[in-house]
This record gives sequence, structure tokens and C-alpha cells, in this order.
Amino acid sequence: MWRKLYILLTGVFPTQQLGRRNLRKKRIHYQISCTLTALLLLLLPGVPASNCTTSISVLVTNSVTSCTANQTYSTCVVFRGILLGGLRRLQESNEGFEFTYTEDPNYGPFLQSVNGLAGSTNERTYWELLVKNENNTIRPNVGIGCYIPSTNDEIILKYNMY
Ligand code: B12
Repeated sequence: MWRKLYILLTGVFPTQQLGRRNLRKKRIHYQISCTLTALLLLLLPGVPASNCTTSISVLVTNSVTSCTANQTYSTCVVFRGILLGGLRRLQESNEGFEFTYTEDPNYGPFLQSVNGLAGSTNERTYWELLVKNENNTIRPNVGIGCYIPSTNDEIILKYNMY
């Protein structure tokens, strides 16, 4: 069984004398293995996404300058995964969501900018993290590197003042 699987996946026959019939067989196996490899490669990028079981939405809102419209996106995190992972996945999905963060030595990732708009110490602005689930809105007492979303959380990234 392992020998057959090996031949099918690699297209290579273990060292042995091959007659004409076997040579033809080998070619067919090779073609099958090429097709299988191509199929596997096509499926591979989908593998991490299939682990992504906690669906969340992300609302980007601005309470400082009213000129930017609210934007809502969908993303997901893996089982007990952190929000930062979901935000990265969303950014990589090219749906128009971009963010940057800085690394605080004590508290970890600090959300610095969203969609090109950055918080500023001079202007006393920052991106506040809020979470709405079943009509309750909370202000988590941890940042994007520690918050673990629950299914159907609405993550609110609110440009705000302090
Ligand atoms: C002031 C303050 C802020 C200010 C900082 C602005 C500024 N330039 O001063 C603002 C309003 C921006 C802020 C935001 C948040 N904060 Co705050 N903040 C504080 C506070 C009250 C004092 C920090 C301070 O000035 N220390 C003194 C200076 C000299 O030390 P420092 O190391 O340079 O301080 C910097 C860091 O603390 C950093 N910082 C502040 N808050 C946070 C939060 C996170 C997650 C990170 C990575 C860094 C960070 O900003 C400070 C100035 O640069 C502390 C509580 C405390 N008493 O310590 C909470 C505290 C640090 N914040 C906290 C939290 C949770 C947040 C938010 C995630 C709240 C939210 N849900 O939106 C957001 C961060 C969102 C984001 N964009 O990532 C928690 C962090 C706990 C943790 N383990 O993650 C603390 C401990 C309060 C708490 N709830 O217990 N915060």
C-alpha cells in the first residue's frame, strides 16, 4: 500500500528492472502524479483558512473627523486565536483594510493606524478597541495582541480622542 502511494505521489518507481509494459505504466503514473501534485498545490493556500472557525466582523469608525464613512469587513480567527491574527488575515485578503501597529515593550502590539489614518500623541488621538456582542458593547482591557474574539463579535476600531 505504501509502495503504491509512493509511486502515485512521486511518479517514481523504486529501483527495479522495467520492461516495455512497465515503462508505459510508469508514464501513466507519472502523468497522474503530476495532476495530483498540481491539485494539491491548488488546494494548499486554503488549508490555513479551514482552521479559521471563529467568524467576526470589523467596523472601522471615526468619531474625530466626520469626513470618513464607516466601513465593515468580515474576517475570522482560529480556535482561541488573537484578534491580531484576524486583522492580519483581513489585510491579506485585499478587501481594502490596512493597519499598522507598534510593539510596546510591556503590553505588546499597539494599534497605530487603520486605513492610512494614524493616532497622534500631539493631537491626542488613538484607535480605540471596542467589542459588540449580543447588543453589549465592551471596551476590552487588553489590546489587539491579547484579545481573543468570540464567534460573531463585532470588533469596533474607533478613531477617538483621549
Ligand atoms: C494613558 C493610557 C493610554 C493612552 C496612551 C496615550 C499616551 N500617549 O499617553 C491611550 C488612550 C492611547 C490608551 C489606549 C489604550 N489602552 Co491604555 N493605558 C493608559 C494608562 C492609563 C497609562 C499609560 C502611561 O501613560 N504610562 C506611563 C508611561 C510613562 O509609560 P509608557 O510605557 O511610555 O506608556 C505607554 C504605554 O502604556 C502605551 N499604552 C497605553 N495603553 C496601551 C495599551 C496597549 C494594548 C499597548 C500595547 C500599549 C499601551 O502608551 C503609553 C504612552 O506611550 C495605562 C494604565 C496605567 N495606569 O498604567 C493604560 C493601559 C496600559 N491601557 C490599556 C488598554 C487595554 C488600552 C486599550 C487597548 C483600550 C481599548 N480597549 O481601546 C487602548 C489601546 C488601543 C490600541 N490602539 O492598541 C491597559 C493595557 C492592559 C494590557 N495588558 O494590555 C492598561 C494597563 C489599562 C488597563 N485597562 O488595565 N491607553
